[in-house]
Amino acid sequence: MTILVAAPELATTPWANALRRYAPDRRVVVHGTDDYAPDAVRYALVWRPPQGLLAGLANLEVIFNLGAGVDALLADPSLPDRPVVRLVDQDMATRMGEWITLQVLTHHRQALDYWRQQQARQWCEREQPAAGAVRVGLMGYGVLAAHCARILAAIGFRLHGWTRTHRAADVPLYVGPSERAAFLAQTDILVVLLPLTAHTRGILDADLLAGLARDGALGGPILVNAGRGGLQNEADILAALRSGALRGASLDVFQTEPLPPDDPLWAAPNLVITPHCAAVSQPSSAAAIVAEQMARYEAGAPLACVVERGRGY
Ligand code: NDP
Ligand code: OXD
Repeated sequence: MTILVAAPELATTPWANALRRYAPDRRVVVHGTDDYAPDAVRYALVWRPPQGLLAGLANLEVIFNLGAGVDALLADPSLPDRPVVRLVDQDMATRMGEWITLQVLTHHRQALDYWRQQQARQWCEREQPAAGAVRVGLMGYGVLAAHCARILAAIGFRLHGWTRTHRAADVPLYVGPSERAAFLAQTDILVVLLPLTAHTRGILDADLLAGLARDGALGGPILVNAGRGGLQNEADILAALRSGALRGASLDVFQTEPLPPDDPLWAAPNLVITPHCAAVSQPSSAAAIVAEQMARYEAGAPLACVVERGRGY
């Protein structure tokens, strides 16, 4: 039985080697490198595979996505009707927790202002609100956001979340479009960990930004997005940063990646840009999870973390 790794944007050798370590009884092949018979492929491990590739695998049983977000995969109109399993991995949550906390604290502790002061050799203490005076709203309260919330709560921030459906959570939750305005109105720092779906595309626009709290301890709202670039109306975010409607932002994801060198966002005031590196999947931990899922599946147990195609995540 063959496992196919198809991830043209990733260094595939570490993925194939990690899989061989955790699933030594299988044949692991890499698309574009190894010869393989398409009909022998039973499992595919993919990250943005070429469109149409999976449709040509007649005996494919399960598609494992090597990341948490499946928007690119679901965009393939020929995607076969097989279970798509997304990556849910403690290592990824830990990394996302680090990135989100870094960005929230960067804005909360005025690191960009202090950096500018340092460049100008200025010794000037700034007034600093307590974490407990700052309200962080988590837009999307899934696996990653819930982990980030635990860290932010330990620091002392006041937290609330926004989801599509009612669910148990350790922070107050607002649910659906009807509660969005109330969620935004009490948010000083908006942390976005939404998937990109038909309902969330372009959601971070001028209308949403205008709904954020303006009476907060930081003197203006902050946007932190590690979800997907497709959530962003980047012209609206740029205008808000320039006008001061947004006091600051941190973006890890963009409509076009890599962000083109001439994109005006590079020069936007009070904006931190990182190159979609908030929580990169690691072969060592992810391959172990995938191998365990295969073993469970073959033992007749249901697969975990299966994407609901109808809702898009
Ligand atoms: P989950 O599926 O666990 O959580 C998604 C959350 O978004 C859920 O709370 C869900 O609501 C909510 N949601 C989805 N659609 C809507 C909607 N229309 N309105 C309101 N809430 C909505 O995902 P993860 O936490 O694992 O990952 C989130 C995203 O983070 C990924 O999809 C990916 O795009 C991004 N990501 C980015 C990385 C990076 O390095 N920048 C790394 C990894 C992930 P409900 O609870 O009701 O289902
Ligand atoms: C993911 C990502 O979705 O890295 O896992 O963006």
